[in-house]
Amino acid sequence: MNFHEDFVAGLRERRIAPKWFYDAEGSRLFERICELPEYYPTRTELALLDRHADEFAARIGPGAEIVEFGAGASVKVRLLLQALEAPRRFVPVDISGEHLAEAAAALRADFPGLAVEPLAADFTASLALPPPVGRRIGFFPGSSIGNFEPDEACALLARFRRWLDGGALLIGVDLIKEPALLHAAYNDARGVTAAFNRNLLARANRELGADFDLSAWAHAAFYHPPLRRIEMHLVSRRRQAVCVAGEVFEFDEGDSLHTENSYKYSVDGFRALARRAGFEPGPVWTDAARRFSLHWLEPAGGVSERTSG
Ligand code: AVI
Repeated sequence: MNFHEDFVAGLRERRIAPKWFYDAEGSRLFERICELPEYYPTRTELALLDRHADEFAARIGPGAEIVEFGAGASVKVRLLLQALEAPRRFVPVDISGEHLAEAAAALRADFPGLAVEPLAADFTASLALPPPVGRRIGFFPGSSIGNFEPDEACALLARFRRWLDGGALLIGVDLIKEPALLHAAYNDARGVTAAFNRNLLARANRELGADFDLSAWAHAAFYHPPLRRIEMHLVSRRRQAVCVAGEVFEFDEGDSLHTENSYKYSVDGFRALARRAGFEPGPVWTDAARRFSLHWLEPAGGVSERTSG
């Protein structure tokens, strides 16, 4: 489904899929989020990748192929690639094609022996990966898995397992923690997360000729403990009508558009989810404050299941 159809359908249901955040501007704003002092996931995961790179390299082995789902600027994978012995190919997959091409050019310059074959695709829909050229290892950092409802996350992991053709998955997962820390991470003082959230409406103005007044929408993000998730919304500050691609949508003051969930897991809770998706959970790496985790998942049944599913 394209942005136009999905956004208009989402306005009717008051819920927009977070994958539409990532046009070129949204991807740039997300990179700025990753550098914010309040947004601990990126620096915590980078430190884990740096500290344990040799361990990951030993598990992955020589001549491997890395497939990164939702690659963005491909910053984190560099730490892996630097540690690997003679990696054969890197396939970054991302919905934002423009962004992907820039990142791929930089990687080719920095890793001359590595084939970099970007794939602009929405991996939540389907994915046509080229045949593997070495042991295929999936990389899904950033806790992007948290942006899916647990059942969807399980279905996505099961698809990754099939696409990896017997290879393992290294995945970053944000952990349940003190709600105040979570709240700060999604309500930064500089308003970058608010701009990222509102960019969804700015994108509709740019691409669909919509007439959203961005100042009439408040950014709202809060932790919902029973569901263990951050919810992000855009809340109408007043009664208003908005025209999108010729159709008029009315909003009362306080009406909200639900734009993102970001689920947080316990280590055991995530391992249980991975098992449901057909993986055998392996080692888990966390920082000393147990804010973030990296999980090594092997396909359950190992080699015998390589071509199944
Ligand atoms: C990409 N994803 C894991 C981020 C998150 O934390 O859920 C997106 C994000 N939304 C607001 N800040 C960051």
